[in-house]
Amino acid sequence: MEEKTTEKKQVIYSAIQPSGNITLGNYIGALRNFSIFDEAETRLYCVADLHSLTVRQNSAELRKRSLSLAALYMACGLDPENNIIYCQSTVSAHAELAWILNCFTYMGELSRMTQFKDKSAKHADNINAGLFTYPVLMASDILLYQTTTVPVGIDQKQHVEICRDIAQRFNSLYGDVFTVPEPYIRTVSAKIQSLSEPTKKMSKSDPEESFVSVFDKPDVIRRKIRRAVTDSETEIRYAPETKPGVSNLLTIISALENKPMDDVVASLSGLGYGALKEAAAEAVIREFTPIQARFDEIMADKETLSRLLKQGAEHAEALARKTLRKVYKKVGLVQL
Ligand code: AQP
Repeated sequence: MEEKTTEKKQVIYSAIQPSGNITLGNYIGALRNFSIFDEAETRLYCVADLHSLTVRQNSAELRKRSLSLAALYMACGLDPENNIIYCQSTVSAHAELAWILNCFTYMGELSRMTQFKDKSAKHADNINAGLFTYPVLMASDILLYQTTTVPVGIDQKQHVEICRDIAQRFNSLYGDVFTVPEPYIRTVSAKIQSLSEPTKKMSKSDPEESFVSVFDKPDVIRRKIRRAVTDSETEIRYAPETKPGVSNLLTIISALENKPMDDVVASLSGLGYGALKEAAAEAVIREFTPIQARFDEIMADKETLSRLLKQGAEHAEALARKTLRKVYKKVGLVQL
């Protein structure tokens, strides 16, 4: 699974919600893996703005963040001429297929989703139906394009599994309509934890000090990592259960420097937590500085960015319609 893939006819689909500033977790768990698939036949990278409505958003901010997430995809190395980069809401087939698949998904299986349980607890005053059916919209995103491979962080594995179940259920009733996708999860860096509560995952909608954003400048990165919660010992050792904070910083270094964990631990042997934090901060700064420079260039030309997103949406729409037409026909909807 860790190898660069050269297989043909692969269709890659991945998406990130513009629900906050993209974090180091989103970057390590998903974004930086996107370019591994440069040789796959079709690659779609979506800004999941419809998904982000499951939590209350400020409208102007959401629009701004959606555009900047698309620009960030490009800044991280995705060439918009060879990858389909678009916003989910600009391709109406996503919402259309979601309705159909809602009718092929059981309440029981949706209520087992851990993200639904976590987000319901976090947003107890707004447990809306969209939050509950989120995995169905995600399944629609993936299945519309006959996706073979979905690069995600481990937290999204359960959603890819329910997507596979829905596809198999539909196929068993109507024949081979959907490709059943596989998740692509890099085990080394599958989950980055919160800096302030290292037993929880880092999330972009959590308080500022709990995450490093891709857009943070070096002084902010250093400050946030310096304040990261560790433990009362002094030894640098990888032990996620007993030393979650230290292990999280080691994971960040290992992932960003592409070094085995043992080598990272050996390189810090005999040093204190101050040195560990400095090494983690420097690894993050080295990674994000060139991305930020490319991002600023892309954002400076909004007209080109809009044109590229429109082109992406048209391309995605054409592919999505093929699947949707087939689905409508299979379930018995009138085709004029
Ligand atoms: N902490 C993480 N470590 C590794 N991967 C992560 N991902 C998210 N957090 C981590 C991966 O990033 C991709 C985009 O996720 P998303 O925006 O669609 O939803 P999410 O998983 O709910 O991400 P957040 O940051 O936690 O967003 P909010 O706060 O809005 O809920 C996915 O591939 C995910 O696995």
